[in-house]
Amino acid sequence: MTQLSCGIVGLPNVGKSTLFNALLKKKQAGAANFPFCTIDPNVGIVDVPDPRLETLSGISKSKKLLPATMTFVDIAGLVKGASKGEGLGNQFLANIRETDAIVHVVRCFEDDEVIHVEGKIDPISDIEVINLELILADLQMTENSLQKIERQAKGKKDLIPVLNALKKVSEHLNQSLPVRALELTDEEKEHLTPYQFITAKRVIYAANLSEEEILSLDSPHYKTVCDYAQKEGSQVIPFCAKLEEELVQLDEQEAQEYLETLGLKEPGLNRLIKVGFETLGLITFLTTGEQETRAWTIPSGATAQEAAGKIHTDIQKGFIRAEVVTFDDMVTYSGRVGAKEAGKARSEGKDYIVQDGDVILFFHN
Ligand SMILES: Nc1nc2c(ncn2[C@@H]2O[C@H](COP(=O)(O)OP(=O)(O)OP(=O)(O)O)[C@@H](O)[C@H]2O)c(=O)[nH]1
Ligand SMILES: [Mg+2]
Repeated sequence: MTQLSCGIVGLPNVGKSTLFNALLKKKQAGAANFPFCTIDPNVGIVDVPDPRLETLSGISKSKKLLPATMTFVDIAGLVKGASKGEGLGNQFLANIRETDAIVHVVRCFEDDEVIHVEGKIDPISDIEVINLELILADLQMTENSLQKIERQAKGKKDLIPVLNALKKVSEHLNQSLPVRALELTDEEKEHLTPYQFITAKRVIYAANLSEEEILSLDSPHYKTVCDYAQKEGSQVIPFCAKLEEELVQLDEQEAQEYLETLGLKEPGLNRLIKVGFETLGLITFLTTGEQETRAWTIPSGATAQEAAGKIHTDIQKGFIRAEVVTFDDMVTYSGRVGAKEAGKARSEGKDYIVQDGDVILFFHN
């Protein structure tokens, strides 16, 4: 996985495109007060906010600053019966099959001016409508694949385990359960890798709260979403699409001051991106020099040699050692040279497990 991607789902008119635009810091997607405003999917690449980069590039006097990035895909709203063609149907879900995680936007704000397709604010019922449609979309795909494999398996015995794994998934989906709740053996998982089940992906619920509720967080709607997510082992990010939309129109300092007057620490978007990282078990390591300071995304638990491969396969193949300084030591000792003099530069071999915030210099031949 080189770049993290998230698909945004939810009922129509709940604030998906507003969130998407705020993430991109520009009005790329049409967002308006009517259901099915979005028809074609919007794809955008977002920098992962990481203040450590600024600090490091200041120390190294880097010419360039390259943050890690994340892709977001904003699609049309789903409605009850989408799998049977209601609303815009569910064909557009194909656009999020390739993503790593799902951001599920749930409307919690009350506003009579903004149309709700079900006519009332009921986040749990909304979540269940969407989750069921995602399950049904996976079921359609599974049954189509089953038919195909069933035909092919007649001549090819080695397809039988694939067939059995698909049957197991299909039975599970038929009970209205998501694939992520199904226990699969490693072997079954392997047979199922070509199938991109939407309900196998991790979900982050983005609760769209009103401007007042985002400050107090005492909205009963928000609490019910938190309880629901907790039972599932999913995370909830409270945010206010309206506020995020306003924030991105300000420059950085103005935005910070505005947040402070409201009593908020950081934009909800930053939390969303951070939790996206955590949910997918990703960490960041850093490289810095006069040319550039750069953030690299790797799975937590990756070794120094694997991390080197992110930069270039040559560095991975010819790996000799990694010189590692923690971010904090880089700051305390004003850079690699100072850290080294203070004995804070560790020389690590290829099996070293990279930690978040490691500032690494690779040696290779
Ligand atoms: N009051 C209030 N209105 C909001 C908020 N978030 C979004 N809206 C409004 O809700 C309407 C729908 O927002 P969109 O972002 O277009 O919703 P969507 O989920 O992308 O809708 P579809 O593309 O139709 O599925 C717009 O008029 C927004 O201004 C919010 O936090 N508070
Ligand atoms: Mg939209």
